[in-house]
Amino acid sequence: MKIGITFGTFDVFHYGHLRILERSKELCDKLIVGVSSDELNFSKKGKFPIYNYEERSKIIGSLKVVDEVFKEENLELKAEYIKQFNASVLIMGDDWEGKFDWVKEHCNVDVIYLPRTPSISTTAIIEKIRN
Ligand code: C2G
Repeated sequence: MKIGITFGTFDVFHYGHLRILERSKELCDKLIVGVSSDELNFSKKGKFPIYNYEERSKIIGSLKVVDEVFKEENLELKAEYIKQFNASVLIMGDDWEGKFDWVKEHCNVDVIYLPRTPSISTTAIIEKIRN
């Protein structure tokens, strides 16, 4: 069985999030999703997410294309998570292009960057509502 792993904050869940998870599942039999902790999001983006970890991980875990969810505490732990879940492919959006190539040899996995869905983001949604 081919196990795939992907990561993200998935704050204010939207169509771009759904599409990356659907496309990731097409590349594996079992899809594991590392959802960023609130603290990790703060360290990545300088702000806490609108939906907290419990809410975000429950939404992601309820999707039929997602088989398992866990908390991503640190960006540097990719290799440990890959080994822990026995994943053979790491899938990321292309905003992370090249950033995780180092795990290819480190863990003997494929690393695939999928194009982001255009014209949608959590930040754009928040701006639209605000205006
Ligand atoms: N995404 C997408 N299309 C969009 C918006 C997001 O394909 N229009 C993808 C991103 O490329 C990412 C996933 O959805 O693969 C989750 O996006 P974010 O929540 O913004 O993830 P991020 O905070 O960048 O966390 O270890 C890596 C990080 O945890 C990724």
